[in-house]
Amino acid sequence: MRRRLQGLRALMQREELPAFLITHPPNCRYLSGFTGSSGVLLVTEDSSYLITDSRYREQARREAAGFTIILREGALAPELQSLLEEKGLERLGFEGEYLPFSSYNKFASGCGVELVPTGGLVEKLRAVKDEVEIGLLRRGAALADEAFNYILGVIRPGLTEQQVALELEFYQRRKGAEGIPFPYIVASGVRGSLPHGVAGSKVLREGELVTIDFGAIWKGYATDMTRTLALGRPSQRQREIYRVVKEAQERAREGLKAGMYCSEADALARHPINEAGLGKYFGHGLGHGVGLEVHEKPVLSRRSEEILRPGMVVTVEPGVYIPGWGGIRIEDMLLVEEDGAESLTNSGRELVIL
Ligand SMILES: [Mn+2]
Repeated sequence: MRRRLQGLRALMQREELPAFLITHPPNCRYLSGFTGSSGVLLVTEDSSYLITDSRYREQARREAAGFTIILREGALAPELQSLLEEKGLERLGFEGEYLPFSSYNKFASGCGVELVPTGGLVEKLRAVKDEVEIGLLRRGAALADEAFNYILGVIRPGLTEQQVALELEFYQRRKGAEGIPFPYIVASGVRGSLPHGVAGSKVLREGELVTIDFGAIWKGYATDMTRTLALGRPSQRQREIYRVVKEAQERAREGLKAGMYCSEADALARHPINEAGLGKYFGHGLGHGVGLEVHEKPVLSRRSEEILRPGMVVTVEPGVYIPGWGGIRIEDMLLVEEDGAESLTNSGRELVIL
């Protein structure tokens, strides 16, 4: 935690911010350890405060060691004002993406300091995981593999997509996961063309492909993986398109490494899909960072200007979605290393036929 605060202070210095207000809960958790749903952090060059209320008295002291805990009784703005005045600070950075306009107005009139919007400061730190975080993500990814192996023995024609989703969730929660990071996608048959086709009441049928995109939250950290499988003997076209997606995913997994632009990583998978004439059916980016949130920095897309760094954990998830036909996606979580990347999820990638 101390190293994380040091990182933030270096960024604050660069932005000429003597004080910074953190309001986005995952960012508060990342910097302080505090997991409560109501609380903000105020960080200055030499102090760090967690401002919350009496409901979190015990929890704040236990979780946010090293932070000065302030249990406020009234509004936040006057509390901030007195802290900033005490230190003679006149500029306060805030998270432009996460401070509601109504709160901004209250601070602007109640704090008596210059408010400076910022974007992505803590997110930039969070993109590169430390050893503790990598350990948690690794454990979560292993549980996702285990759950997928379990579900292979459960899935059969006649079940609804929702039943499959529930079984996957229940398996992981029984093993200690805290929850799910997003509503699971179980998209069967023609619904497979919906990249975000959340599990519905549709019944699985023989001859369909089923795309399953799921994960869990393990000690605060999200996991995210996808496999597409076949119910019964797949058609020639199903096999052919699966082969293209698998090849694209493999190229990205094998080619990804630190120092590469995220747009280059995207191109690794996009190229073989374009070559097969299926480019127009791969509408989204290659992947995204995963951590305290399931979608975080960096973004792996054609337009991304970010660079991959050792310690980033990102998904690699090319897909092909053909309206009226269905879809195929294969997704793994990768740990970016100096000269390659290690897949944290390792379920088989051959087309499973049930
Ligand atoms: Mn994903």
